[in-house]
Amino acid sequence: MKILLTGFKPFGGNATNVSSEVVSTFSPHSIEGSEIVVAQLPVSFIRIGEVLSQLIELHQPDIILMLGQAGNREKISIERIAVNLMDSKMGDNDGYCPNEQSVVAGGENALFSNMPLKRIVENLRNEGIDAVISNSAGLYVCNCTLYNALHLAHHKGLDCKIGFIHLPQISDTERKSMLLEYMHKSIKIAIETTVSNI
Ligand code: PCA
Repeated sequence: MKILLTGFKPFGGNATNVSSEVVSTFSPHSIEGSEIVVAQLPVSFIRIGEVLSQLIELHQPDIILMLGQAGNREKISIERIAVNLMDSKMGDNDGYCPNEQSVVAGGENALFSNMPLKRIVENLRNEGIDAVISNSAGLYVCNCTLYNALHLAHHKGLDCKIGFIHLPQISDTERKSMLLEYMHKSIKIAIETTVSNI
């Protein structure tokens, strides 16, 4: 079993992105005999589809778990839905500000993650981690990335579990390593839960 685990480059004037920091704690790593390959994604509405397509061709993953940073959230959020819409006043790292554009012209309005979301939340809570299922990944690059990944998988006929987890930004520098460890544990549980439900 192969797992593609991704994080993003920093964006919006931040020096770091917690998603990439958590991903780097998994490299090199394996869980329950599964191989984890890691990648850092560009914060780019336009380039993300091609980058994901190449990663999928290269690694042929059984699971794609993408992580992103959400500055306005306090809890680890497991995303359920990606919508076919991009809209943002804040530009991406290419300076692009979409104004109600489609992610994929003519694509479905919304696509759903096929990860075992409820079981992941249950297993996280059993370990004392207060995670939630989120019904909106926003309209910025993370939503666009989940939409692209789900669309590509449907298009390429892949039998692949695809999910997205938004992580709270770490502003508490003193407790940073502890918080990173907490997030590592959370992502490990999400992966293990998905592997054991395939
Ligand atoms: N978070 C942004 C894009 C990159 C990231 O880490 C988002 O929530 O859309």
